[in-house]
Amino acid sequence: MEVSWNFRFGIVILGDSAVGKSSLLHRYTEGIFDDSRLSPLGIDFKVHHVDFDPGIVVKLLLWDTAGQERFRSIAKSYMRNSVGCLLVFDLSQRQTFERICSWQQEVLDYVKPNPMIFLLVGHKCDLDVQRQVTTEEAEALAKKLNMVGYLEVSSKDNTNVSLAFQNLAQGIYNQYQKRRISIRDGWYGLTVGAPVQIDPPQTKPSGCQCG
Ligand SMILES: Nc1nc2c(ncn2[C@@H]2O[C@H](COP(=O)(O)OP(=O)(O)OP(=O)(O)O)[C@@H](O)[C@H]2O)c(=O)[nH]1
Ligand SMILES: [Mg+2]
Repeated sequence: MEVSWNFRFGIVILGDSAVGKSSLLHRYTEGIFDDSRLSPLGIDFKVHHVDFDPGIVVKLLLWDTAGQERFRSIAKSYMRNSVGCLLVFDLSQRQTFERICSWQQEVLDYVKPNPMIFLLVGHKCDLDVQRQVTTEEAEALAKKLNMVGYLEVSSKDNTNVSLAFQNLAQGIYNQYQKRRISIRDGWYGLTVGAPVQIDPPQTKPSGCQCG
């Protein structure tokens, strides 16, 4: 059955290979953690609905990308259709954290002049004894890079998985309400409830603060 929705946001999941992007999407949309059911190509598309603010339903179009370089052109086509990005690193692999800044820069360069709203995800927090990145430094990076926040997540034991998607959707919605992002084709639909009256946007969020 088609669910009625007020807003539609495209979200792309990015980060190095094996940080757990597909597992995260699978856990969120299917409710399970199962290695054997991951797409062999490592690329996937899912739809999920979230509610926030009484009466507002957001339809999330979720694109899972593969971290390997040979899939980068496909990932780019997903970026173009998205307004939000979960930027994922593996808390037990420091080099995946160190590449976050260049991932963000690559996305911003690719989508400009359109904006992109980012949430930083420190994944595999169940592997706490193997942790190579502190919460404080990841929070500081998210702040420095103008992201909507940082969350530590585990798809394996289902920690903060829904919250990550929810916070990103809320962050996009907040930017929209502050008129920092605009409506693009198909982002906005009203099939239920009272119309949400929002005037055209006037400003854009700032870009990457790397370096
Ligand atoms: N301990 C732990 N392992 C995880 C978690 N999420 C994923 N993994 C494991 O990490 C490995 C890589 O997971 P994927 O979801 O395939 O990673 P990916 O980022 O989609 O990788 P690419 O598609 O190659 O870019 C798998 O062996 C997963 O079982 C988690 O929350 N905790
Ligand atoms: Mg994958």
